[in-house]
Amino acid sequence: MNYIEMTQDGHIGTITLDNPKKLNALSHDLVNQLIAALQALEQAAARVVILRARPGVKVWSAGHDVGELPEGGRDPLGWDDPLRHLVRTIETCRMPVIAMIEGGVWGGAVEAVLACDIVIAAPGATFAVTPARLGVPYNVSGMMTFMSAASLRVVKELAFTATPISAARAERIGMINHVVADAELEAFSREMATTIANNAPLSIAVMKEQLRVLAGAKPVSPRGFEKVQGLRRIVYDSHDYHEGIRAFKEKRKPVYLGR
Ligand code: LCV
Repeated sequence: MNYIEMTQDGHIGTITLDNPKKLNALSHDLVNQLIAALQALEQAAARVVILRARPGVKVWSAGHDVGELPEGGRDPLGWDDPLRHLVRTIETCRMPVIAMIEGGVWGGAVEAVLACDIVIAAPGATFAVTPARLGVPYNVSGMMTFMSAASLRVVKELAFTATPISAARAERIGMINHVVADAELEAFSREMATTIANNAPLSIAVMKEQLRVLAGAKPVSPRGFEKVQGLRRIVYDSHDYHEGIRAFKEKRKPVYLGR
């Protein structure tokens, strides 16, 4: 089953999320296909990639596939989780990735979008950071992705409220690059991709990697990292984490007890 579509037109690649039944949830299978497509386009000397969903979607991606989250006792966002692989692939692939957004972006999909190099959204797009909604202890590098995209105060608001914010607000605070009317979204994104593709790919690739290395160069002591990992384990071993996942699957509101 194909959950994405990949096309290439000269130096411009396009990857379209295409699993409407699961609202493009970032399942293991969809993410593996998405990673393979990015790697194939890199091999095929694409100089820029547009990452999008089908035109007119209400949900760009519903985020991590909740059905694939462990129900306790294991880090839900460990190194080998598909979402972690996806974010690292987007960040380390040579060519810039432009996220072209229509509809709602949820949870880990917001991180994947913010890991892209440029974000262009339709006016109706929204972005919701949802760990607090599900009781999930988000992971360290994921929080770094958010911190690279918005001020600490905004990241706290997004993370603690788990409430969707509008494309207009996201642009106003510099979290995304442009909000473009639906009718112009594709042409605008394509024009930016063409501009990038006509510039020097080696120079762009090295600047992308420099910015990745510099943005991630935050000193975290081994003790600080281990403390955070210990705190995260308490959360993913907690009643509330288990309750968040169960409530989602049983389609009911979770009842969090703070333990
Ligand atoms: C599996 C789904 C999902 C889904 N997984 O349609 O960031 S973290 O830490 O939270 C991280 C762990 C993460 O990313 O977690 C996932 C975060 N995502 C969300 O919280 C969004 C959850 N989904 C929704 O709130 C709604 O589905 C939205 C608002 C996106 C769309 O609502 P709508 O009424 O249009 P349904 O809710 O009816 O969803 C259609 C089908 O897709 C499944 C959902 O269970 C339903 O399945 P059934 O048809 O079997 O009932 N689905 C939706 N999101 N993330 N499955």
